[in-house]
This record gives sequence, C-alpha cells and structure tokens, in this order.
Amino acid sequence: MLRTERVNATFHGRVDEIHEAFRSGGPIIQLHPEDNREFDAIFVGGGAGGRFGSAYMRAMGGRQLTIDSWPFLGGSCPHNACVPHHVFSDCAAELDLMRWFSGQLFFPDMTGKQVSIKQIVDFFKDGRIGAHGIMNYQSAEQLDMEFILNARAMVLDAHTVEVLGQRYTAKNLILGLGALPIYPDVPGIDLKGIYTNVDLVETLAEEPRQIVVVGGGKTAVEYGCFFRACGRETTLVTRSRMFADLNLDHSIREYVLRNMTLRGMTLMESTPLVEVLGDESGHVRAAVVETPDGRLELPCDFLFLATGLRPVSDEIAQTLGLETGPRGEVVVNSRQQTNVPNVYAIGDLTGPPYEMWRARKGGMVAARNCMGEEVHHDMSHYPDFLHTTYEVSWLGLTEEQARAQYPNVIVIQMPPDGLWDIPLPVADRTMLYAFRYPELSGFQKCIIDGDSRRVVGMHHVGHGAKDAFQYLDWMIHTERGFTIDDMADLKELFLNPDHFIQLCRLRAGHRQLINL
Ligand code: COM
Repeated sequence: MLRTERVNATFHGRVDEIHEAFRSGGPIIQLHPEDNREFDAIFVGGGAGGRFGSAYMRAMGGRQLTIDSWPFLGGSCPHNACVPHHVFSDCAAELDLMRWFSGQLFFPDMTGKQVSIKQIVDFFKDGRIGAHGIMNYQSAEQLDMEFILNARAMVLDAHTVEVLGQRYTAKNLILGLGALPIYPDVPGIDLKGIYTNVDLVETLAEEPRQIVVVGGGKTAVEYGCFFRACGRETTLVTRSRMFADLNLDHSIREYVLRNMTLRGMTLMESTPLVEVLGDESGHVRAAVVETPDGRLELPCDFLFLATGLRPVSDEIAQTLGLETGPRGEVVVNSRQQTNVPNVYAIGDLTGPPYEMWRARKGGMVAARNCMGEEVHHDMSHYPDFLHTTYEVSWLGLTEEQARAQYPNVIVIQMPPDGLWDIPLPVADRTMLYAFRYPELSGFQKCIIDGDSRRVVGMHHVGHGAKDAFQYLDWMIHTERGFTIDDMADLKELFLNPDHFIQLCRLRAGHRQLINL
C-alpha cells in the first residue's frame, strides 16, 4: 500500500521505518498530494548530490521528487563509503596513540596486540541505521522533501520516470547514480578474501590477518593505515607513485610516507598487481606484483583493492543518449548540464574527483539552474584532505608549483627541513606525541608570494586543521586574496592546530619577507 500523505515522524520513527523497509523490501514514500504542481526536477539517486540538490530546490520554492533504490537518503556515504571510512580512521588515530604510549601513563600494554577489524566493521554496521535515520528524518521533517525510497527508478525519457508501476513527469531530470569500485582485470581476482571498501562493510566474513592493499591513492592509504593500526602486517603496492593523482607538496608527501613506514607499513611503488594466487579452498594466499627484478609473490589472506571507481553510467547513457568520457563518466558543463536538454548529472556519476563537496555543490548548482538561474560550478580549485593516522590537509599551490609561477616564494614551515624532532606543530590531539615523540607531532607549510604577500598554498599534517582549510581555500582565491598581514591580524585560539597565524605573525613585520 503506497503511503502518499505527509508523515510527521520522530527520528526513531524514521529509524524503525528503515528497519521495516530493509526487512520487507517495501517502499518508503513521502509525497505531498495536495501540491498539484508539476515537478521541477526528478532526482534519480538520493545520495549526497541528490539530497542537497533536492533540499536547495525545495528551499527555492520548487517541487522535487527524489528516488533511490535504498530505503534511506544520503547514498553510499552513510552506508559503505565516507562514514565507515571516518569511523575506521578515528579508530586508527586512537590506536596509533595507544601503540606509541603502550604501557605508559594510563595506556594499556599493546605489545603484540591485534585488534579485531571485523569487530570494528560490525560495530559500524550495527550503528549505521542511525546515520540512515538522520538522513530521512532531516529530509522529510526539516527539509520537506518528497521522495520514494527502496524502489527502482526506470528512466523512460528526459522527462519521465517510472517507479512502483507509476509514471512521474518533471521539467528536468537530475541524475546522481554514483560510482562503484573497479576490480583490476588480473587472473585470480574472483578468489575469496578479496575486498573493496564496499565489500569490507557489506560482506567481511572472517578476520583479516596478513594484508596487501592495492592502490596509491586516498582509499588505499586510509584503509591501509587503519589495518596497520589494528596490528596487521600491511603492504601497500601501487603501479605508479604513492599519491600520484593528488596535488601533494613534496614535504608533505615525505612526512606522510616516512610516518607510515615508521609505523611498520611496507610501501612498494611501480609494482603493479599482475595476478592473485589462491589455495585449494579458493581463498587468496598471495598477491603477485611485477617489480623491476621480475614477479614477486606477497603472501596474504586478505587483499584490499583501492584501484579506483567507475561511474554507474552504462544503462542510463544508453537510454538517454548521454555523452560519456573515457572512464564512463557522464560529461557535463559547468552548469551540470549533460548533452541532452533538461538532463543534468551530478556527483560521482560525473567522474573524479569523487568528493563530497563536488556532489553536494553539484546538486545545488543543478537545482539552481533548473529553477531558472545561471549558476556555474567552479572546479578550478578546492581544498583537499586524506587520513593516515593523521589528518593531512592541503590547498592551493605546492611549493614546486609556486616556484614555477612566482619569482619570490616565501615558505613558512615547521619543523624546518630535516629537524624532525622539533615538537611543532602541536595542539589538541598531538600534545602527547609532542612531549614524548616530537618527530610525530605533525608538519606544516605555508607558501606565500613574497611580492604580493598573498598566501598561495597551505599544507598540514596533524589533527584539527582540516576545518580551517575549507574557509582558507575560499579566502585565498578571492580577488582580494589573503595575505600574510591578514593572517597576522587574526586572533588565534591557542593552541590552534595549524599554527599558521602565529608563525605568519612572527614574520609579517618584515618589509621584505623571509622564510621561517
Ligand atoms: C552524508 C550524506 S552521510 S548527505 O550528503 O548528507 O546526503
């Protein structure tokens, strides 16, 4: 029975409703039958982009319908992507502190202690319904969205979608169908014991013991560091260089890789996976990589693939005649418009970078354009971050890029090159490291064009600076820019995790700026 009236449910009511939908397979429907306007857009896919686009359109006075095959909004983020990754990275950071301080102060003796990965994964799975519930509660009760969940949308044309046997029409379609992990095409890839970040959450059956991670990007590093912090022998192999696709400054790269090795991880670059070997029960027993000296077998019982994503575009591109790119991404212009009039695409469906801001902001940009504005999604710069057992954040230019662009580059950095044991930067979450293991307390670098005095790049390893990077990225890219003098004029909340304010203030008095 379709429910088509407005429902006022509590958060717990929404959680119960999702439990029931998972159990029965039945739909969750929230429509406003008293509203007889045509939909301004149907969002096919209610992930981050669909949900934020829907909310924005609704707030602008538009009418939207959002359809998703899961019984909750928010997409893969609260289910098997970003939220579990953050849970695991939190565990990794806690465990890292416990391991360095094993048996000291109030820390337990962690010598040789393995922590159950499966228990942490199950812990996440037991709790994720709360994240699902927040999505549905907020979307319905606070944002007044219309949606049909736990139901498949069949797109018939650029204005028509069929769901649960009923046709809905709209002025526009906004597609947010996401992307899925890629499995490399090598012999043995179907063996048991091979996981992506999605499989890890959905199907982990046994405790991983000896781990090989394939990939050199964010996912490989984040999950690899988590596995290592849980006490597993962990080897990362990548066919190119670590972080090859990320705009990491060379000092940050060096600090991060050094710290991963310090924690006992093995890192292998230019070593592509060429085969996976199994035992008689069909379970992985080794990953085979190609090295300059020939094939090398790396024993493992758990192979973690972080070899990229592919947009879920094949079917929809064929149905609507959408132009796609080499990775299967739906090609869009800066207004999120596809080559088919009135059809927009957002989020992971449009290819890398596969980031939250891109999805949410893309949804908002699409919604505004559907509502008659002309709005462009500026992708020319963005702040970025990844987790190791630290938070690593960066924005703007690397030192190398700045030197190629400006004749007078000033670097404000801590610790100075090679002086790892200076306990700076230091702040909340790194205080203990700074007092006992100063070389572990983080790294920071601020890059300034000495002539204009404008900040052009910032880079940080530690904890707590990420938040500021979101605002700083916007500030340095305004026409006015953001200078070392502006920085010196700010009021720091000591001990501020990034230290940029006080370090810049120590140098800003110089008419001719000098390094620090
Ligand atoms: C966050 C999902 S888990 S959404 O971006 O709020 O929809």
